[in-house]
Amino acid sequence: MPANLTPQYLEAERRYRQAQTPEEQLAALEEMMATIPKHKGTEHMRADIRRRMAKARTEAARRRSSAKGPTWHHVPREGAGQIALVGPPNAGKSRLLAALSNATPVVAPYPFATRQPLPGMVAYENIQIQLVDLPPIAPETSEPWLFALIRQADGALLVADLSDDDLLAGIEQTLELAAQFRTRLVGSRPGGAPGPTARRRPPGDEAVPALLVGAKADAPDAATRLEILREIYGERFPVLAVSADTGVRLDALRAEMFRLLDVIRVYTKIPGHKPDLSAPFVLPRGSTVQDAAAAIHKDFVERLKYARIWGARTFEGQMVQREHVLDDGDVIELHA
Ligand SMILES: Nc1nc2c(ncn2[C@@H]2O[C@H](COP(=O)(O)OP(=O)(O)OP(=O)(O)O)[C@@H](O)[C@H]2O)c(=O)[nH]1
Ligand SMILES: [Mg+2]
Repeated sequence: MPANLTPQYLEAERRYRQAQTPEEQLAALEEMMATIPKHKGTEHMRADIRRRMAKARTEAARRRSSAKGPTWHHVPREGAGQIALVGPPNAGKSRLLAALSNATPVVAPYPFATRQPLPGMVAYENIQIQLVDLPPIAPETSEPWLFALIRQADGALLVADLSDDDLLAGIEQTLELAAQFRTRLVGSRPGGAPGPTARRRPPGDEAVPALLVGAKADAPDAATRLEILREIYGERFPVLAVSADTGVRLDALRAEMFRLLDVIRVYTKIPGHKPDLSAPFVLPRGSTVQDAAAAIHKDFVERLKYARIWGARTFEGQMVQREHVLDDGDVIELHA
C-alpha cells in the first residue's frame, strides 16, 4: 500500500465502495483518478482504476440500452373471449372496467392515468368475458405492443367521451393511430356466414371487430353529443351510450360484448340425464356438431355417428348429422 494518499482520494474511494449504480461508481472512480498522487508507486493502482472505469462504463451502457427497450405486454386470454378497451385519454375506459368487473384499475380525472394493460372478468349470464383496460391511444403512448395487444383480442370497445366537446377528434385520432400501426377497428357484424369450418378470427389479424361505446352518458349535454357521434360513426359502428357512474345500459353493454365475440354456447348431456346448463362449451358461431365433438375430445370426432339436439330451431331430441350447424343454447347428446 503506497503512502501519501490524500484525504480527497480516500473519500472518493469510500464513495466508490458505497456506490449503488455504475454511474455512481464511475463518478467516484474519476474522482479517485484525479486525486491519486501520480508517481511510480501508484502505477498499479492507476491501471486498476482505469480497468474498473471501463467496466463501469460498459455496465452503464448495458443498463441504459435494456431500460430503453420497450416493455412488451401480453394478456393471456381467459373465459369466453377477450375484448380490449380502446380510446383517447380520459374517455372513461378504466371506469368501465371497474363498473363491469371486479378489477380495480386506477380511475383519475386527468389523462394518461393507465400505463399498462389490466384484465378483468365480466359476468354475462352463465359465462365470463375478459375485458382488458389499456393505456390511452395518443401519439405519446403509441407503441407497437399496444396495438399488438388490440389485434390479439377477439374484439374491441372503442370508447368515446360523451362529456367532451372534442369527442369526435379523439375517436378520429384513435382510429388513425391504430391504422398507422396496422390495426383496423371495424364495425362488428355478428352472425356472419356460418359454415362447417367456423373458427374464431385469427388472433393478430389486422381487422378487429369493434363496438363504439359512448361513455359518461350521465354528463350534461351527453345526448346532443351522442347524436353527433351517431351521425358521423353510426354507419361504421354499432353505437351504445352507457354510464359507468349511474349504471345506465351496462347490462345492454354486457349483452353487446357477448354479441361482439360472435360465439355460441352449447351444452352437452348424456342419454337419460339432464344437461348441465351452468357449464357451456363456447364455440365460434357457425360451428357444427362435429366442431362441438372436437371441442369435447378430439378422439370423439372420428367415432361420432350422430347427435340429438334440443334447441330453438330443432324439435325436441331431433337427430342430426355431424354437419348440422349449431345455435346458441343448443343442448346436444353425442352418439358414437
Ligand atoms: N360523469 C361521469 N364521469 C365518468 C364516467 N366514467 C368515468 N368518468 C370520469 O372520467 C374521468 C376519466 O375516467 P377514466 O376511466 O380514468 O378514463 P380512461 O379512459 O381510463 O383514461 P386514461 O387512463 O387516461 O386513458 C374520471 O374522472 C372518471 O371519474 C361516467 O360514467 N360518468
Ligand atoms: Mg385508464
